[in-house]
Amino acid sequence: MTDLSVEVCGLRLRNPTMLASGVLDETSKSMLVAARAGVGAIVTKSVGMDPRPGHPNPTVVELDDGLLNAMGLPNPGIELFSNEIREAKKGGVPIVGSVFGGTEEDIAELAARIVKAGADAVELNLSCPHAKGLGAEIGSSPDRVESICRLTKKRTRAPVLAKLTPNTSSIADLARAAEKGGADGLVAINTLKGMVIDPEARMPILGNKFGGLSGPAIKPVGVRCVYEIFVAVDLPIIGVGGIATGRDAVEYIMAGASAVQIGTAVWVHGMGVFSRVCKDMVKFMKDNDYKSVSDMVGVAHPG
Ligand code: RRO
Repeated sequence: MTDLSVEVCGLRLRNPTMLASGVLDETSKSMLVAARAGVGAIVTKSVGMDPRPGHPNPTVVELDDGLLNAMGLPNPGIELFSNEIREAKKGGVPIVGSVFGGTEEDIAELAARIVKAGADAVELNLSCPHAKGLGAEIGSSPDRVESICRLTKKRTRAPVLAKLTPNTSSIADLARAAEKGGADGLVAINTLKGMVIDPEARMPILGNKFGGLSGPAIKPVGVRCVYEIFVAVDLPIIGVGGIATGRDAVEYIMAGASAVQIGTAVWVHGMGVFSRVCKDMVKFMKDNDYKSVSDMVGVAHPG
């Protein structure tokens, strides 16, 4: 029997696929659709202390092999969002609450509040590539990553995952800092900072000018980051970036991921992607004599 179930940072997942933060996870309704579609766990849209409208339009550009977005962390604030989490819990799959903030204090407080609302774990967004004073602007500093993880761990008993930025010279340094700060797991990667220009208009297309690149184009970067982190730390890793097929998921797992997140492929192909990825994975595992997902974790590393 091929077993797709995994345990990551104390969360029991029926399969290793998770809905990544930012795609169809702003409301309980869409999170319940994901649960019914067979996802192993759901990461919410990142939430902050106060309501935020996000960046001006256009906020997304569709490219040949990915998306460039600068949504700008739109969210209703933790108070209203807590109701969505309570409702989404009815889907019966683990909910990971994603939070962002500009200070250690805000981030730790948000983590405590999202867990109180019912989240089974917290994902710290230390990596949004286009928000002033938030995300990657603070998450590129190993010292800040360490102190944010340390304070958050003091404020909640739930597992804490740090989502790291690839827009740095050493993601391994950030991973080591998160481990030192007491993080229970790591998520790699967030989007790559980019820009698209409309030649006729002679200006960047996104309202924010800069945005984050996601989708198939970034998969080799994500796989490389997971591979480097696996060597650097002794923490579970969740891989994300360009996964749309079972083989993509297997690549991340062989690089060292214990589970994977899918975002852009949900935008492009719909919620059916989770069951397709799982079906592909079972076939791959049968064909290659793997009984469980954990048998494949990190096998691309030398003996
Ligand atoms: O909302 C966004 O613009 C956004 C976020 Br929070 C993030 O973490 N990564 C991204 O590409 N966009």
